[in-house]
Amino acid sequence: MASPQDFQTFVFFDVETTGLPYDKPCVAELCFFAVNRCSLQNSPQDFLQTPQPPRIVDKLTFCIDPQKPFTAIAEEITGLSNHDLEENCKPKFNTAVVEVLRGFLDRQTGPICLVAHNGFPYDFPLLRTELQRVGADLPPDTGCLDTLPVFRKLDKAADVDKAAKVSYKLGEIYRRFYGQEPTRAHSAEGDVLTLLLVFLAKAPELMEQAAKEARKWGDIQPMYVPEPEERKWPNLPKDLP
Ligand code: DCM
Ligand code: MG
Repeated sequence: MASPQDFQTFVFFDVETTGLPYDKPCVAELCFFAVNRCSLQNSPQDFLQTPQPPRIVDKLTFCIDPQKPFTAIAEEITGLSNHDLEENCKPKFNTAVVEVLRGFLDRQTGPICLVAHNGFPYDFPLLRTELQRVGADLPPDTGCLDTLPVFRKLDKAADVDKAAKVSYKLGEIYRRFYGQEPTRAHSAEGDVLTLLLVFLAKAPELMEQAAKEARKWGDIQPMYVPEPEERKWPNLPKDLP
């Protein structure tokens, strides 16, 4: 898609939601950590110590009223609930989220590559659905990298047998690299930190793979098209919440 030097900022991203794709989930938490490529190239990890993220990171986290019931498992693993989000007066996914997200991305040096683990089947399509629901979108040439198949590909290149048996869940990759438990799994911010730290463990290879494997945002298909009756804000003018 681009040459390895092209992506200047990598925006690590995770969503927590009400369920799995067949539940037609809605987003309940979003987190983005934006890191310039120079900090990814210059943050060597000591694998005997607790891994450290780069010092210079822009961060954005939202809690969102999904306006859809959590499945029991989603509620259990995320620690989020409809009751708690309502009690904390968190608004729905609205144009305010879009404006802040656009501002956050606009201030990063481009080209930008969004990075999510299992992002191609889950995080990217679902974010596109939520944006579509409010009549919004991201720039179509924004890069999107799914680290799950890239980690598998890197292992296959090194050792085919091993790659067939190994789990590529984010937490398992973290445990393999660092010999520790990741912190705050299934919170959007915890998962983004874990993703950034596993990326750092293989940053040169992953940045090279980003140039080959990243897709364009405009080619990501929404997870589902909101049904007309599910549209929460039909034909909403852009300047209303
Ligand atoms: N999820 C789910 N059931 C699972 C795993 C995940 O419903 N067994 C949903 C809820 C999570 C979302 O996927 O908020 C994102 O998963 P993760 O926390 O791994 O990023
Ligand atoms: Mg998560």
